[in-house]
Amino acid sequence: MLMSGFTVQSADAERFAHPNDAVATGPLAGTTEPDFNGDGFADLAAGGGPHPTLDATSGALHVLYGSATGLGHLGSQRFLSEDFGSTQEASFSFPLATGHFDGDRYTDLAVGSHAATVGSVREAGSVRILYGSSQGLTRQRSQLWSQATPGVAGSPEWEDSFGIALAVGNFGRGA
Ligand SMILES: [Ca+2]
Ligand SMILES: [Ca+2]
Repeated sequence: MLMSGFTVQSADAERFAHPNDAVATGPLAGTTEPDFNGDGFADLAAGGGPHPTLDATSGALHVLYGSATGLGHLGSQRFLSEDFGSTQEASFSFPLATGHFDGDRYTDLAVGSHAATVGSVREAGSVRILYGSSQGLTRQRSQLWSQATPGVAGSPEWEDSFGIALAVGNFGRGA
């Protein structure tokens, strides 16, 4: 099953263009459309896989890159939770949200796994962050967030489903 990768992106994100977006020189200059490889063409992230499920390795993330002729398979990617050495991110890629988490010109992607096992707690949920680069989304620097992450309130509990809803905004920058 394929679904849009951007159904949970906050509408507010459209109003918070990052200053570095202006670095882009292609058709997206000055916009907040997802551009994982910074080439100026919008890109698409699509989640797929069984849902709902308790399969610890279910879910796949497909990424297609835009070009002057539209979306194409050139440079397309597929990510599985196993690619990150994880066997606990069940429902990998449900849901997805884009943002500019590190302030560079490359859009980043939050990959939810709402049914993820955290430690020994099933369906506690986690969110993996993939950072954009000139080569597109990359496994390098990826981060895994859950209620077991220091600084995140609470603790993982059965069916907490941390990350089942994602919204990106410029929450800490003030006006
Ligand atoms: Ca692009
Ligand atoms: Ca980025």
